Amino acid sequence: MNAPAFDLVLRNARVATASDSFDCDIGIRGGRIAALGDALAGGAREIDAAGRTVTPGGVDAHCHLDQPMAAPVRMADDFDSGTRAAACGGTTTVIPFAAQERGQSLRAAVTDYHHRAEGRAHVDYAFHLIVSDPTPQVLGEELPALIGEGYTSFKIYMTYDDLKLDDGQVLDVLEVARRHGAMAMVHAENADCIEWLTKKLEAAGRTAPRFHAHARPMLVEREATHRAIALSQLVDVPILIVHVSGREAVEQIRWARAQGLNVFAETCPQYLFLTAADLGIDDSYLGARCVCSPPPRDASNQEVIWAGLNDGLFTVFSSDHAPFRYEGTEGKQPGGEQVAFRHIPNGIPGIETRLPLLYSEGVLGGRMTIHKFVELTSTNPAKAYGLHPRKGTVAIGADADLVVWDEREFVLRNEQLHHAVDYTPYEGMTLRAWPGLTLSRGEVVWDGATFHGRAGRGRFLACGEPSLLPRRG
Ligand code: DUC
Ligand code: ZN
Ligand code: ZN
Repeated sequence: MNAPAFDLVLRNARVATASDSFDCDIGIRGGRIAALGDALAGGAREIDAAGRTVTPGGVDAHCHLDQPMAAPVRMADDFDSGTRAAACGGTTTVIPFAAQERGQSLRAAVTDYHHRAEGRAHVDYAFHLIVSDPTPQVLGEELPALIGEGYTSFKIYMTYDDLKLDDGQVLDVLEVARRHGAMAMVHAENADCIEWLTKKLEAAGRTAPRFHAHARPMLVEREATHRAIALSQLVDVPILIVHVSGREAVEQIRWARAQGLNVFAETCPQYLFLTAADLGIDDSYLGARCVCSPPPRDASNQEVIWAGLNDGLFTVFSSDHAPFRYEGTEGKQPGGEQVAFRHIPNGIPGIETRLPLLYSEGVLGGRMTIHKFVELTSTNPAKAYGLHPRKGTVAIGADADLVVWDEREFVLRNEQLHHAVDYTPYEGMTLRAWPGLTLSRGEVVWDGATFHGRAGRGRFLACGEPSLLPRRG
């Protein structure tokens, strides 16, 4: 008897890409898509998608996993639990951050981060860099060398005492991005304004979690966004503004686009589905669970973000998963204490819920086409960070990273999730869809009920030049 033509055939798929929908069988061989067609020959294994929607696996281009923190704080998710949660939520590629500590070489940060990932990841991963100490050695040697080795994107911060760069330093690193064709991601909030407001709030005894949002109004994001745009214009290099929260930053980005500048933007689920009220309407400490930066805004700003997702203002929709437990001593209550808002670790979990939230409320809620959904959650992040077309699409030769969607209503509970965090900000929300199957390089890692990953099966991906950028002459 002849050997089967394929390792796996996914039959009767209703495939949706960033541009098209089509019905076909998907033949998978050696972890890649080998054929798309009607009535394909047999596979060693066959799965019937039964006409359900099939999208490319998600690419979560902004998540934090096992990133070193100052004791006693520690991230809840490492590469094991974080990529397990990703797979169960339909994400098959993650790009977390190898973060340089001040005084540390960038190379050492990357080496350390590989150790943290090795043998643990269930899905494929690449690294962004975080540059917090742009010494001459970093600017002249380490960063260019690392970009050449496949770390083609880095994040810079305009806030957080241990990470922030001044404007001169931002210009220096943007110049390296320009020279070597890297993508610079910018966390845009004005650090001095935040510190000034925080001190005023503290002097008035306003230290409950909800005051985190008062210390970081949209103005501080607007100012830093404008400044980042101006700095990138001076250097003549594209930038990507991450986790844009609302109208004021959006207006700055629209202005930049109108000038013809290559300013890209990312937003996240928390700016569609949470508001500042989730940080508390009274002084309850429970609001610490939703403390993230920039903070969620209000319902009218959620509408601005929806509009920006649909009209092309946003290129990428990421989770900014930054996982800290609420209970215990390592997370939102450092050392077991209910601390003033300035000491609450910033970040919320979202790596598993990113796609189901947007599919439910966006696609099935009639707010977004399925093609826009795929573009924002998979295709564009793969392009922005040099992983396309291996990742981010359904095409012959692409990795067989696929999600089959189950459309059914259910109430989301944290106990259904696979991260190591003890809460979800979206507890009790009614969702209308969840991945019924996730394939990573042709292997079933999630079947809608059971996780089938294997720590260490996820591979490191060296990134190419971001293909969203204009080609350099
Ligand atoms: N803000 C960040 O900039 N990173 C992690 C989480 C957060 O809230
Ligand atoms: Zn950030
Ligand atoms: Zn982040």
